[in-house]
Amino acid sequence: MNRRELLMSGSSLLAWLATSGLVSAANAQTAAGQMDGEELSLPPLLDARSGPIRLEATAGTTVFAGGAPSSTMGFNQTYLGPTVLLRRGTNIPVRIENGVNGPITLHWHGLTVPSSADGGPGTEIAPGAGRDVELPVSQPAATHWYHTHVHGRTAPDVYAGLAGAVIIQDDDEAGIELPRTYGVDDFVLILQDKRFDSSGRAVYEPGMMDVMHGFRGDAILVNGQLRPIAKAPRGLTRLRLINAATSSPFDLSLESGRPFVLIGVDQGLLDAPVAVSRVLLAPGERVELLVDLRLGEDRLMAASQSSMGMGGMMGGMGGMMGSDDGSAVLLTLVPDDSQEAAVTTMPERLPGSMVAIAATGARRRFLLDEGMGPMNMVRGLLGGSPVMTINGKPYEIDRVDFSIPVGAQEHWTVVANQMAHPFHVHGAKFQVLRNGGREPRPEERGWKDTVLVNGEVELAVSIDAETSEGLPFVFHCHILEHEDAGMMGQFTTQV
Ligand SMILES: [Cu+2]
Repeated sequence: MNRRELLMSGSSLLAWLATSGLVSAANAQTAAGQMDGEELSLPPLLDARSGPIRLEATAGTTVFAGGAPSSTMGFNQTYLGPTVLLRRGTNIPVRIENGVNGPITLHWHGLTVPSSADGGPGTEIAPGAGRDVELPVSQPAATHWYHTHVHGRTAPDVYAGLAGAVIIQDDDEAGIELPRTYGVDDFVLILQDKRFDSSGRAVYEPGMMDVMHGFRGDAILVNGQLRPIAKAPRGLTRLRLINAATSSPFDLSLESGRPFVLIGVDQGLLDAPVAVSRVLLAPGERVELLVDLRLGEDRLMAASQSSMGMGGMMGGMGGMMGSDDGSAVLLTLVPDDSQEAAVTTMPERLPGSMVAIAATGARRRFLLDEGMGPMNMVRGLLGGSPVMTINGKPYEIDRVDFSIPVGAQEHWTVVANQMAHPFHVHGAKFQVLRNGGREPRPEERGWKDTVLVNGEVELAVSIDAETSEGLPFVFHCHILEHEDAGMMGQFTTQV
């Protein structure tokens, strides 16, 4: 039995605690009570709707699930960062400070802002230094996130916690009856899987195979907690899910088998709610879901990662490496009758636009290649790092691959030959036309900025933001180990 299996079930968790020497069998019950099942805690809100904000990268330690303290990083706290609340139609000054030992950037994942306001790889902030940006918020209500993006160290630094949520509000969203009281009926859920050593300390020491096929944790944490419990009024509850894992996709469902109601994807709300029994959330992607707690308690589950139909090497390797066959509980949702439900009626319409764009601009084709060939095998044997590419070229900070007019709507084909890669574009949004030879799934419809490429995906891409001199936008694989290994390119835009 591997450690992941042990961590996945409560009774075997007790067995693990007992055998790991952390606790004796006699008091295992108490310790297990501390390990999981705590009340869900949300990141603090940082209200940036009307005034400037400050985000400081900070290092410290965090106890995950009652284990030994782990070295972590966060913004304004020691793990993850506050939820930045923005309002459409504002222009918000943001001060970013680096209080950690290594360089950081702050990329606004999902915000179509000029590259001068974004935090791509060219905007490193040295330890002790700071950077001021102004954030023009012109896009619709949505759930986004921010994270560090320094080339070559994005995976370890995001794993350590340099990430946080963003909520954009606008009048269109406010005009619909939806749960929106933060921490009451509206929950930000930042998902990260972690590996633990025998003391329960989160570690990140990916081997060659982890880098090639994607790092998999022993347990999936929600806002840094193992299987927390969220109490909410007996009405509609809104879950804003963000996959902040370095490489694990999560196949989400409810334990009861009841459907979720999908209301939003990466770039905002859909045009109408859609009932879905499962949602596949790849790294970088977000969804907004409604769960009806009038139907009683339920659990948010993630299916085992080897049975997700990822295909190719990932599915194969997952099976070979003995992944679980069962599902993991992420969160228990409990109706709380001491609170009155704000929303009990499912909205019929939502304000998002899903009208297909023409994509009459340039056609481009991208081949994402993790380099399963002999060169990376030799590099691995010599103790080196693999080199990964897009169209045969690894990322270079001084190379710009192409240039696009702002406002262009282009047709992009992205190909992933050997395993599924989540493809993300800065400064742009897109509609998924086809993925893996089929129509997009419900959670792939609407405007997106990240898509899990299964074989071949066709995208209608809208280039929305401008680059400034020396600060191109990047497009890359959101398996952060792949991005760090070079699966990233750059483009500029002109007005
Ligand atoms: Cu990849």
